[in-house]
Amino acid sequence: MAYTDLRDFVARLEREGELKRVAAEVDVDLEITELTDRVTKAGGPALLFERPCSARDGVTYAMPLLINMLGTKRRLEMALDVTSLGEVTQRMEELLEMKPPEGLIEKLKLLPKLSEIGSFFPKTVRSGPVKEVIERENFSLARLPVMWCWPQDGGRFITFPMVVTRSPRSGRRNVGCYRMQVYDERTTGMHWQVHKGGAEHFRWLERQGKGRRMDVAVALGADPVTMLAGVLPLPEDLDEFLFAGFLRQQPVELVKCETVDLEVPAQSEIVLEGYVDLDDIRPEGPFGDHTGYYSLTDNFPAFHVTCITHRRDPIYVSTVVGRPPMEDYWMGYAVERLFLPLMRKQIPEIVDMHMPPEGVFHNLMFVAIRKSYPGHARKVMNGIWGLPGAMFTKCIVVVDHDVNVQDSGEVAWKALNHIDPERDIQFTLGPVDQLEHASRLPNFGSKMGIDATRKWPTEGFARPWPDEIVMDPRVKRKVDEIWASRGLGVK
Ligand SMILES: Cc1cc2nc3c(=O)[nH]c(=O)nc-3n(C[C@H](O)[C@H](O)[C@H](O)COP(=O)(O)O)c2cc1C
Ligand SMILES: [Mn+2]
Repeated sequence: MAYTDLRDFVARLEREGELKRVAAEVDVDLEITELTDRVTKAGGPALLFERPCSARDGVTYAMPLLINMLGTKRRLEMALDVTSLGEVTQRMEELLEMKPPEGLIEKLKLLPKLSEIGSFFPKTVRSGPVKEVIERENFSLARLPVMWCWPQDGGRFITFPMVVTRSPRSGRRNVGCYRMQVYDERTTGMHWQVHKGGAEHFRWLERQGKGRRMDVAVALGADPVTMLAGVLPLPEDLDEFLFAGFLRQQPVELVKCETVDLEVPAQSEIVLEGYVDLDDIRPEGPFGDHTGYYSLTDNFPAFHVTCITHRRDPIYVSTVVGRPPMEDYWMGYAVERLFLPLMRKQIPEIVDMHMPPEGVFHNLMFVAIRKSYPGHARKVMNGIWGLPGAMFTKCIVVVDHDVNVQDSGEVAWKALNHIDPERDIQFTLGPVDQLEHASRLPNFGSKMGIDATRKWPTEGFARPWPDEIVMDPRVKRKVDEIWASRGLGVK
């Protein structure tokens, strides 16, 4: 059974010893970051701060703050309700494998599958817990325990929202996780980067010239799968709430907003309704980002809040990014496992793929391929740079199928042995992540591919390629037998 809401997941975390309540007052300004950073890096539990406070503002907040809920592989698996993430990859593969049926029998066989998918569409319901309190007049963002994450940040930031918009062009919904800097009690920044769904909707507002404002709804806190869906780089116009329904095998229930023409999860903890305005673009940042560096001040639209609805006793959910690994590494890992089948659909020779934490998603990707023709590794790099979800990848290392890309040490060892740098490195130019601080221009720069596969004679390599050193299996078996009895002081 899928989790109904955030507190359902919190209850499970607590039952399984994966959640620690912090009853003491802890400051939302920097202190929660320092505490969480240490806990996350030590592989510790989710944290529920019951009395977040701010010494600077002289307040203790009425609502608790939840953080690090996805901060380990185990909790990520619990969130997705699987025993291993391989199950999620497999479910994704099955979805993609559905072919159009040929004969009548085939059509009949497909029926249960189709009705299954139909049943995952979001369901609009009349009301839900998020409507327990509706504040149209007397509302303020100052009541939320929003964190000041790092010393040089430009202010407090809402870090784990689901930002809902509707395309002015197609009418389709998008949900994205974009941080929001709190400017005052009723205004925030809206940090959707130039390549993201929300930014594309905003551009269409301008192109159409029909109005200056676009409705936006921000849901804070829902069942963990729906929250994760906001992080997924789904193809444009594919509704993240529909995808969440597929992943949790149960539709997401939505309710209509009070003041804007959008729907939000009925089970959310808190919802901010409002709009962005083509005529109100403001400086946003700096912000200590997931690269481990500050992203500098830049211009983004301001979000004006027109109404807040929430549960009677809401939980405010947050996350903090910074030098990896942080909680968002595990979110990225979920993306990796879900997108592998999608990548394989387009580049079937890919055996496995991994983005190690130090590469902060877009800086480094290891790809293992089954090499079949000369120059194959370069074809794969170019294919990856053309994929919407992977186009920013700064460095792609392509290895042969027998390299375990989940093991960074193995990749470094084999790749560095196998390359002749001048011959095997390829540069290209293209769009880069907006967080990229070293590129020659914002959003535009170079990328590098390393062909670390074995080189073939048909690629002009005439020298013999040596074998990897492997012990004779008979000797290994013999040593296995005598190992325990010899007491060599190692396990
Ligand atoms: C914790 C966290 C914070 C994020 N903050 C931002 C952000 O401020 N701006 C942004 O454009 N993307 C941010 N992202 C990445 C987007 O959520 C991600 O690219 C997502 O696919 C966007 O959805 P979209 O493709 O529907 O726009 C963040 C991701 C995580 C996990
Ligand atoms: Mn999207």
